[in-house]
Amino acid sequence: MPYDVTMIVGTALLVLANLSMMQNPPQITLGPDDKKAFPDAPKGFDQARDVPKGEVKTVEYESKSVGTRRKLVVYTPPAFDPTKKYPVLYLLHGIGGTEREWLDNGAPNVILDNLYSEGKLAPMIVVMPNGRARANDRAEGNVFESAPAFGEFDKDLLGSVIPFVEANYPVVANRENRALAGLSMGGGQSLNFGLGNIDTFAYVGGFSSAPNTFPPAKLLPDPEKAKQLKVLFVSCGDQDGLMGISQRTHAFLKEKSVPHIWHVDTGGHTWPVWKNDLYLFSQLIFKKS
Ligand code: FER
Repeated sequence: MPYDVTMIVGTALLVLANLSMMQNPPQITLGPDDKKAFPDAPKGFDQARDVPKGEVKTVEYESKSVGTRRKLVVYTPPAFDPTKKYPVLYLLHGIGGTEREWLDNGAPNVILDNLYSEGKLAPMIVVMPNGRARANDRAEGNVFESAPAFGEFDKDLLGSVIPFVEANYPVVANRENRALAGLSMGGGQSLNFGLGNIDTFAYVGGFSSAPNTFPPAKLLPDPEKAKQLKVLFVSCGDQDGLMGISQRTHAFLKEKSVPHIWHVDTGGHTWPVWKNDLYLFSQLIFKKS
């Protein structure tokens, strides 16, 4: 028999359970803190305009921890000048995606091009790596089965991705010039790896963070240390079945008096929310003041 029926049925049930949790949330109870920290992005913020454009390229690096050559997508800003030095935003995808997910769905280059044209951003390089740290890092089959590989990505990010970027791009290699943010599984990764490596990242953003997000005591055993962060941004859509994870994170940060932004978007576990989060988060980072 080529297929194991039990496995197929089990996998199908797991996928359905996960999808239904995200699309038909259980009960979401919004508390008094659960509101927007900023107004929504203006209409058209993600539509290409006649403005100077940054450049998007896919490049490959050697991953020591995975043992393969892996891809990442790099966006350099409009008027990129290789004789200058830039900060870097590492931007992570969700469980169904790869290094291309933001680019294919989230228009990060368009959103940032537009913000640059309005003088609202500090010039930065955006690096979109593949957070599924295993030899087959394509989003194939039952993507939920690849969740453990997302937990291994810190070794690749810290041990290979960042060194590769710092060796090949004109960047400032210190914590004040590194940001880590992502959506869903990538949001969980950003909180876990960002808060676990405050000496490496001064800016951390978790958008609609998934169940891979560590529980608070593990996420941040030393809340005092987190006061060194320049921006800690936690957001989620008000109709997202994963809301409880972000609410739990916010409640802990508040209890421990860790400065952070708690932003509740309008929407579910969807791209309009994550585009809005990128619009907001990108304007908060690498500002000199
Ligand atoms: C889960 C529900 C959602 C889960 C992961 C996700 C690992 C991730 C969703 C995404 O990245 O969009 O139970 O478990």
